[in-house]
Amino acid sequence: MATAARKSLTIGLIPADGIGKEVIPAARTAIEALGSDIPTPKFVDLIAGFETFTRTGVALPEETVEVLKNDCDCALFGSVSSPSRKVVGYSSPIVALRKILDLYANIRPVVSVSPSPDEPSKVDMIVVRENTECLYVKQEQQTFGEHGKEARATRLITERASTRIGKMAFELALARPRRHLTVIHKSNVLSVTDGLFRESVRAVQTKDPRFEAVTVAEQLVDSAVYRQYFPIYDVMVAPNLYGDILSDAAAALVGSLGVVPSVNAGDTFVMGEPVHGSAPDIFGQGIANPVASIRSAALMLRHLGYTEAAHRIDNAVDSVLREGQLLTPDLGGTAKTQEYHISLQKNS
Ligand code: GGG
Repeated sequence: MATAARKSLTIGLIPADGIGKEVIPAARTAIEALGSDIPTPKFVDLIAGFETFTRTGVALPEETVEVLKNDCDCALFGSVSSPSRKVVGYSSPIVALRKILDLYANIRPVVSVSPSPDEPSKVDMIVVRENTECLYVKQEQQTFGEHGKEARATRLITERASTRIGKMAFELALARPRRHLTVIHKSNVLSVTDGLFRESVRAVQTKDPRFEAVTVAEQLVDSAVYRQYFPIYDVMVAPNLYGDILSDAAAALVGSLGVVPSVNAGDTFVMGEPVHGSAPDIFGQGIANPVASIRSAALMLRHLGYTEAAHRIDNAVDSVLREGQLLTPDLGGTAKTQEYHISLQKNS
């Protein structure tokens, strides 16, 4: 997505549930602190989530979708608290938004902060998660069989979705120094669905001569989780569920789920989103780590072509983490989310 010559940048803010409401304002402050590095940002507050559902009966109001589609250049989403039981009439708004806006790639960089800016990061990889299908098509049924209750879910893998996520992953790998891509699957068991994913991603390389420069490997998802502990991966591409699990597991390598950002990207729209959930256990205490959201804002801006602005945000966050003065409890400190606002405003 190239930088358009925009005078202003309209950003939809959907904090949704739990700590999303605490960390998205910090991302907004980080964007505001950029000054003239980006077109004047205009923020539009939008609602969605389980709390919205309990209040209004709708988890993703039509107005939120329409404003995103018609008025916004990009968006930031916080976190959602979907219940673990079936609630009649409720469906996850983030899963729906990714589909409605066709944000088919969830790009999740997992990068550690090195002790000094001259040293390379020990962990530096990107999990590219297919974002629209797999088990997240949410076609589940419960029936009664000979031995009692039976539950089934449809797992949809298509050539189209696997090809376009494959292309996105190849582009990302091509732009990195190592130019290495690992296709994650479990096609020794799921030879039809994961087999199609694997074949479709691999076929992308044969259709574009630029991608010959990328070294392609494969890894079964279970061993991939283990092997993430060794610095072998560069870009990993995975079906939806594996990508979700792999990136949460990888967060352990960089200290906390609270520092891992993502963007949900399509061909015409991008939405930043921290990888973490709504963390009801700490919601309301003001101690949520805003780093993942702040870095998600940077990723979103980078995706739109505002590379310098994205650098500025990332460098500021790197310095803060290096200094170790402003660490929230997930990173072993006592800092409050609010202290990030003050620091971002002071350093702008
Ligand atoms: N920001 C990521 C997030 O909200 N994670 C929680 C999650 O995945 N929830 C699933 C859902 O409620 O749809």
